[in-house]
Formats: sequence, structure tokens, C-alpha cells
Amino acid sequence: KILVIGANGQIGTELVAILRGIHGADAVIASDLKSPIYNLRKNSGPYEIVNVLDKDNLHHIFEKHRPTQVYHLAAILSAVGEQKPKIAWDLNMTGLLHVLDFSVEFNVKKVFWPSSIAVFGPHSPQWDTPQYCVMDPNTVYGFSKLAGERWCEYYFNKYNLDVRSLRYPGLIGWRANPGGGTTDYAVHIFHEALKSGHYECFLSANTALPMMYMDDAIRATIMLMDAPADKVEIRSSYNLAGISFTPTQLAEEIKKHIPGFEISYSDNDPRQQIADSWPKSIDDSYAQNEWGWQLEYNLPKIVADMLLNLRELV
Ligand code: VAH
Repeated sequence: KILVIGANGQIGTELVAILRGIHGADAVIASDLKSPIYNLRKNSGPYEIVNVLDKDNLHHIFEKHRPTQVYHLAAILSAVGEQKPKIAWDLNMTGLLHVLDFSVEFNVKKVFWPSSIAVFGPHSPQWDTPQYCVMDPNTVYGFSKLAGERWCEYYFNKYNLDVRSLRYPGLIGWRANPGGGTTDYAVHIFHEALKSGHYECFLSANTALPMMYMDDAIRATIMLMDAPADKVEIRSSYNLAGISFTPTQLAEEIKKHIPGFEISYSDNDPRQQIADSWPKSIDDSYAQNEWGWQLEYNLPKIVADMLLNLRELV
């Protein structure tokens, strides 16, 4: 049995559908704080309401389903985290510790937990940011992910818990919207391009950020989880590079499909300083060398696939 916590989120929505496709619907228990949102994936299967801060509730879910794998995706992202820092720290940190403790108690075989390029900060190398370097994240989300990486490695070393993690770039997908992040512009822009032909971007024109298509992110997750344990030498979290582009470059690519599309830029959005603290590009040679990671979606492929799929929906 696979338990996915945070099943209604941007990653969870896609991961549940893919995992159910691989293992069968009944093998994957989706769970989130609220009742299921019947989204584009329209997949059905076991569902539980879970609150990772409610130890009794969470313990009951582990006891009832005795999962052999757990994907713990529930978190508050960077922008919302700055609006409610203590709530973000509590959910992201205490929630992870509850999941790690119950995974040990119930002898869960593998645990996945998403980290982020947000673990890097203003003094980290900005280009081709390496796996190991100075990390001084200045968002609650970022340092909760950095601390979470330390806890994951600690539980691996101390309790032999097979926990695995990826530092995702900003994720772009069409099946589920992002929730409260700084990279959300790269999803909203597609909806607006189709709906109104215009998008006011909350990041400045030349803000380069590492991004990745959701299909690549999910494939990387499955590849990491399927890799033999001895190939997974990094137990904090693996850099994943994706591709780096600016809002201007993304808009230019969209204009190839929607010639009349216009982008404008609002200024002094608080998310700009978050973006400015993050790397502009990432080095993911450890993921490539240790478990064979290879990216598939470049910018033209992302834009073509997003517009092809969203045209039906918007
Ligand atoms: C965020 N989408 O914007 C997340 C992600 C690298 C960005 O962690 O907060």
C-alpha cells in the first residue's frame, strides 16, 4: 500500500494518478486535509482526511493502512509561508517529524519527501548551483526544507529509514494548479494567455529561475524511488536542474503559438525578493550519475504541451 499525504496539491494530484496507473487504484491511499477535489485526472480510489499535525489522526491512518511506501507532500510554500511564518514552520517541520516517526514505527519500506531549490540562499552560487555549497535560505519555506533535509538524513542514519528526496525547481503542469509559491507565474501565464491574451507577471522580466515540467518531475520521483538503495547515496536531497528561463523568454515562446499574447510586469511584489534569493540555474550531476536522471522537456516542449492540453480546458 502507498500512502500519499498532500494528495490534492500540485504534485500530489499528479503523483496519485501516476502511482494508481502503475500499482492499481486500490493500492494508493490518497489523503489530504480536506475532502478530495475531483480534478482533471478524475481518478478514484481510497481517500482519507488527514492532518499531519494531529498525531492521533495520523497514527490511525498508518495503523489502518500499514503503508509500505509514504509520499509526504503536504507543505506551505514560499510565498504563503512568508505571510504566516510560524504556521508554515509548524506544518512543514512538525508534520514531517510525525511522518518520519510513524514511518519508523510502522516499518515503512520507503519514504519520499520533496525538498526545493529554495534551500539555497543569497550566498549560494547563483549559476549551476552545486549539490554541496553554502546554503543560507531566508524564507521560512526554504529553511524548513533545509532543516527537513537534515532530519531525513538523520532518520536514514539513525533509524535506517529509507527516505529519499528531490530538490524540485519550480514546477509547471496543467492538471493541477500550484498553491502559494513564487514560481506560480509560470503556470498562471498559460491560463491568462488562453483566456485574455494578456498576463501581468509578478516577477520582473529578467528573473531567471530553474523550472521543470511536471511530467519530468513525476518521472524523476518514480526513478529515484525505484532506484536500488545502494545507488541512492545522497540522503538529504538531490539537486534537480530542470531548465532555467526568464518570464520574457517564456512569453516569447508562448507568442510563437499565440502571436497576439502580451506580457506586462507589476513591480514591488514581495515574491520578487524571494526569487532574487534563489539560484538562477542548478547542477544536477549527482542525480545523473547515481541513478541515471535525464531531463526530457525543454522550453519549447513545455509550452507546446501546456497549450495543447489547456486549450481543451480553459
Ligand atoms: C515555490 N513552487 O515557489 C515552490 C518551489 C522552487 C519553488 O519550491 O515556493
